[in-house]
Amino acid sequence: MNKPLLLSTNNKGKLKEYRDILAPKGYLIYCPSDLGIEIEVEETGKTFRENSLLKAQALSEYVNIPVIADDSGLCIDALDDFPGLYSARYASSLGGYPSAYEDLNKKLQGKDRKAHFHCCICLLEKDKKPLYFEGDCPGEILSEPKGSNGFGYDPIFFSTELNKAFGEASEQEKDAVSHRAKAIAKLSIYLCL
Ligand code: ITT
Repeated sequence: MNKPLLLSTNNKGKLKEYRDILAPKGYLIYCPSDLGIEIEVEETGKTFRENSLLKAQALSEYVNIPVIADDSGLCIDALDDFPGLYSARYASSLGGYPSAYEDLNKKLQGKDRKAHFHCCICLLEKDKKPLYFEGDCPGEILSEPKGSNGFGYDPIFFSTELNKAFGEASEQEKDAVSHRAKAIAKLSIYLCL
């Protein structure tokens, strides 16, 4: 039987990855717009966990089914994990991802390019404490975008596990190693218990 989960996101790239990974395991992933709900969460948390909880709480007021929320970002070692929590806001403050790619490349001139993506999923079920599932994937920041697959920073993220940019990786390749896939793997173990 298909088990419903409501994903508190407005990001279509994330939604697709949750559906691709969890549908074969028997989960039906809904998003707020499927239910005609509009949510705009102010991400005032100081950590990925705090923000994922804020997003999950915003939606759990509406429904009885389990809610999940994802807070994630690109963390660059030489920039003290910037843009990190601010990954989405930084790109939109510059007018979009192409400008963010250029700006990051400038900031990284002469510096080490080691980075990782981080994903924290918050699971909120009625009358239960929130639970968190996290995942990381290692890589390096490319000086130019490569490929156009995925979303967000994928074209400038060279995955050391895949030996190619996420922008050049197929959906299946990214889902085999990504921060989100690793967090979802932990979540799905919990959901099967
Ligand atoms: P929701 O809050 O509605 O889920 P969002 O995009 O604002 O959508 P976040 O606040 O968690 O979500 O910011 C995540 C940002 O980090 C995302 O918009 C990208 O810029 C970046 N990011 C996270 N995971 C990524 C991935 O798999 N590939 C590329 N960029 C990613």
